[in-house]
Amino acid sequence: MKCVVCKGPAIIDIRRHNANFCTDHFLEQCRRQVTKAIAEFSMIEPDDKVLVAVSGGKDSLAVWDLLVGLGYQADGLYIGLGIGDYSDVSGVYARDFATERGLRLIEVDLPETYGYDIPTGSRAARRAPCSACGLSKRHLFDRAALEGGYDVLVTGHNLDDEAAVLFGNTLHWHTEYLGRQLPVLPARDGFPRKVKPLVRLTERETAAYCVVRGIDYLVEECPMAAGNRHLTYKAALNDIEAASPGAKHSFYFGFLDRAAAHFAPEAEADRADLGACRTCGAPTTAEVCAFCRLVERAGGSVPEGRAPDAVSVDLGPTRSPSTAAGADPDEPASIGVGSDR
Ligand code: Q46
Ligand code: ZN
Ligand code: ZN
Repeated sequence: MKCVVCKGPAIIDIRRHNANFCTDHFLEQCRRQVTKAIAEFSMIEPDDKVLVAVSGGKDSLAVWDLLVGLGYQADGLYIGLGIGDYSDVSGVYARDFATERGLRLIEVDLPETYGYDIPTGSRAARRAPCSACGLSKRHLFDRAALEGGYDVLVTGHNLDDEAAVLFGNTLHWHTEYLGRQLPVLPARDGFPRKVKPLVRLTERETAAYCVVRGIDYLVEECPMAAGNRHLTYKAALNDIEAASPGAKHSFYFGFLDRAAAHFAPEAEADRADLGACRTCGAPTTAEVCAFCRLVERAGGSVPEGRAPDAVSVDLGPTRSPSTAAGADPDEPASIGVGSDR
């Protein structure tokens, strides 16, 4: 197996590109794909202040590493979700990555600050764990980005994630979600711009990127992802991809090119009439936002005057154990995406 660029020994084959790459040219390929995604969808401007949601998994650490390597000023945000050992370990990976590279990691601990963790909170609120988790993360991502003065919030969603979410939303015709399943969501009042620079890379490639770059990441899946339909969709798409290399890419990018705009009006209508949450001030269509309702049902509380002090800012790994940050702020909350956000 020879590198398509230099004819040296290849370390990876990428069938959808019909190409093999050596170490150096594989890294170059990853950087090129991220650069292309950023340019194609106007994700990040050179001077933007960037916040990356990191979970300790391969995708979020890879995207953070790639953005820093491309010269962006990017800090990390880690949310401690209180999912037992999984959370403790994922926090260690996120902190170690930041410390070793001298990067800034902001941490928010859900149990410490809001008084509930995902397992007990989801039971008390009678929501599926990934639903309670996704809702909590979206809210905390938005707040941390806005309060920290960041221009853009980055998540580590890759092509496999986006194709699987699209597959699920299409299978069930969740048209209200289809209109906003985009690699960029522009900033609006109360929401930062949200972008997914890894949409042109698969999870096999982000894992290989981490290995080649010497990035230690948490391989273990979130224990609460078991039985998640998202994993079933990923497996189905992997079968299709094996028989037809490039199928995931054409499914997702074909949707962006030719179908997404058809669903935009519905997604827009869904977001109209936003007011401010009576408790926390976040944008919501109800009097009290879904996050504050979840906190209340879960037996926690939204700290008084939470604005700046709910987010603790650390310049290194000093805090107590926490958990994975994660899923896309704008995916349907019922769809979890495994350990790797
Ligand atoms: S949503 Fe669900 Fe993930 Fe939260 S409960 Fe775990 S699997 S971490 S990305
Ligand atoms: Zn090469
Ligand atoms: Zn609220």
